[in-house]
Amino acid sequence: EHIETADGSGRSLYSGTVPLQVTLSGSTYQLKDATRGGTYTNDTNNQSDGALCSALGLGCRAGTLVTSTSSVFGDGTTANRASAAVDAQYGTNETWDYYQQVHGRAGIFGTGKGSWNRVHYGKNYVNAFWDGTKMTYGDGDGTTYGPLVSLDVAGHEMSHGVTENTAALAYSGESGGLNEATSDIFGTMVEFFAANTADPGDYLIGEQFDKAKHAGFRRMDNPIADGKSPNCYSTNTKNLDVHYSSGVGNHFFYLLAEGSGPKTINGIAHDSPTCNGSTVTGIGRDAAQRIWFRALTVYMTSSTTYSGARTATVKAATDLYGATSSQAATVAAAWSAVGVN
Ligand code: ASN
Ligand code: ZN
Ligand code: CA
Repeated sequence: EHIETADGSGRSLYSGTVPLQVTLSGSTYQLKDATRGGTYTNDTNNQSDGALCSALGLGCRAGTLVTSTSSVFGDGTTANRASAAVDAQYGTNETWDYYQQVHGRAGIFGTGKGSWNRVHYGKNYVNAFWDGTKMTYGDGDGTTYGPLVSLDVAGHEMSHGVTENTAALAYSGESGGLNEATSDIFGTMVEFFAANTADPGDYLIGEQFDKAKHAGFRRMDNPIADGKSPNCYSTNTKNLDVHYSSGVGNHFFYLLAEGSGPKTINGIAHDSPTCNGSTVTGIGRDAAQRIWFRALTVYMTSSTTYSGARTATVKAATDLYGATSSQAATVAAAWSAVGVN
């Protein structure tokens, strides 16, 4: 069969109509992008891996490549199985472009090799995960939650791959919280980077598929809003589930980028308090994301704690902007503002 790259498009669930680079094999269009490391998306047909495979973390059930008879994939609704696949593919594309253009990193592995996606995984599965090789997305329960294929979650899951291949932060204790915070930070930066009018950037995680409340699972400006995450560091932080101990790192990053107090961002109200009564003036997303990426890839290790993250980010800000820069001073001030001294 003759195989070539073609300009296609997709009608997504959450991001409107998006351009896609697809593969034309004979007369069939495949949801596979040769321009981004061969990234592709499979449909697992609502089956799951099974207990043994899940226990081993293998993700054995491959599913089948999503194809179309035309270069347009999906119809923007869940009635068409390809729509969620479009979101997943678009999410990997934007995340690929984000790491390439903002951080000079060639994909998750830094090698130019792409990853792949599984969509329609399991039944009523309200989760998404990275398993070392690929991303997997559930359809949600269909009433409270839709498919978990939003830009921020795609960026979150792929960023687990970046963390695994750089600092390799352990997934427990304080380093686990930093691992999760890293995924929320870069997932959110991907959402801003994409500048998609249907899903503009905010510091909520998963708002697009939260059908009832549009609030998502977590929020970075005020992590305690979810009832489980802390805004401020304590000696108990290490004992929390990593999706809650991330609150301290998420709160730090929000304060660093945007500052304390109320702020409307892309029409959504944000409001970040500090833990020490200080006022923090943000340095902006561009500098904040560069500082976190350099800290992650140069200074953090598998056992980095919150105290170590403070040291790592101050060093990164010093490297990038100088020891006497306002960026370096604000990194220190933002950590103090979340109780990491
Ligand atoms: N969605 C979760 C996450 O990426 C899955 C997990 O608990 N690892 O954090
Ligand atoms: Zn995660
Ligand atoms: Ca979001």
